[in-house]
Amino acid sequence: MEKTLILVKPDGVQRSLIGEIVGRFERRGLKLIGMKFLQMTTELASKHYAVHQGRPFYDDLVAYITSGPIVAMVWEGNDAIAAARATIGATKPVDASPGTIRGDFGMEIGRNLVHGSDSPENGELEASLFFSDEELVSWGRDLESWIVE
Ligand code: D4T
Repeated sequence: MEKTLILVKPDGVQRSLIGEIVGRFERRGLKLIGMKFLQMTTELASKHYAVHQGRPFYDDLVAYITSGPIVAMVWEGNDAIAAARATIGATKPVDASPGTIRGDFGMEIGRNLVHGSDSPENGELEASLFFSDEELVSWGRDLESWIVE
């Protein structure tokens, strides 16, 4: 089963969009298996954004993601990565379709509200940066057969 790490970034928290954003993944049919509210340290941010180190926007990206509290979540499902990224929308909010989180609430790439893992490998890796194995809950959802064949 695929896992994706979803972050409600500091702008999403400051703008009181936590419930709105969580609700979209929940209604889509992804299954929540871990959730916490925290402020990222520079050390955690440098691990999470390691692939972007050296790029011109890196310092601003780390300053933004560490600037206030975030909600970190792990959501599970078949094709969880693709489903979550479609729900989030394009990286640059002005290119994101209406109906996506970024397309409905975002204006700028440096305030794009949400993070979602971009591959199953990164989903596992990123989930392990934020959660221990014990913090991820395996549970049976009674509605499962109405969401997944
Ligand atoms: P994240 O990783 O936040 O879910 O975003 P994406 O998966 O949609 O986009 P990404 O990894 O390519 O970029 C990570 C993060 O960096 C910011 N960014 C990116 C930026 O500020 N300027 C840029 O030119 C790029 C490419 C936005 C998202």
